[in-house]
Amino acid sequence: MSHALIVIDVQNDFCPGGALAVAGGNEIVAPINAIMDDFGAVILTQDWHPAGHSSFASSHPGKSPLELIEMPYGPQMLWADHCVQGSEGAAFHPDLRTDGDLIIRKGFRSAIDSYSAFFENDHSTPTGLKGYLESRGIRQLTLVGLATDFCVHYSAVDAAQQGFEVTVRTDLCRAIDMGGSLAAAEQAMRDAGVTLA
Ligand code: VGL
Ligand code: ZN
Repeated sequence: MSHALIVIDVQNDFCPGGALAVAGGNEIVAPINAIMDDFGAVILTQDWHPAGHSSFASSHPGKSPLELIEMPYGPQMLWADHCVQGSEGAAFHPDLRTDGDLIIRKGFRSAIDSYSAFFENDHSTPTGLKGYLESRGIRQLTLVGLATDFCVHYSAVDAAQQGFEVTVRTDLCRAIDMGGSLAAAEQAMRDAGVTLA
């Protein structure tokens, strides 16, 4: 049975100098590259928003990044413009190995954000990743990447709820960590049955 490494959003905009920089985001690139060969499958995710995406504060007059708004699917945090399709910020970190098996893009619908690699933020629109993994007979997942408390967190919880055996290598993740979001994310992952290593 194959065990997949899922590398979440190691993109320029989430690394120092990027639009939504996560402190130390660049530090995880070399060690992630080094473990890729230990897995039967390597999957990379890419946050991939159209210009004017509804998760951008700039799309909501009078709103600022990190404010919450109410969307039809529930509360949504607003962000600075980031990972715009085809931009340098949306590109993978230049040193990241991208010779994996699959690149899955998310957040490409204007009206809905997607933190998770499995479901968009309505928790019901699938990205297709579950079917891909199932058709390859993959049940075990190790997650690494950015950011621990957002895209890694939601991906890990969804994966566990879909019945995958999930480990998050927290040493190969970095967090945004505002208002206790990292501690809350770690608790939510543990509660969902995710192993934090
Ligand atoms: C992410 C905020 C907005 C992430 C993506 O990759 O954690 N965070 N879009
Ligand atoms: Zn995003």
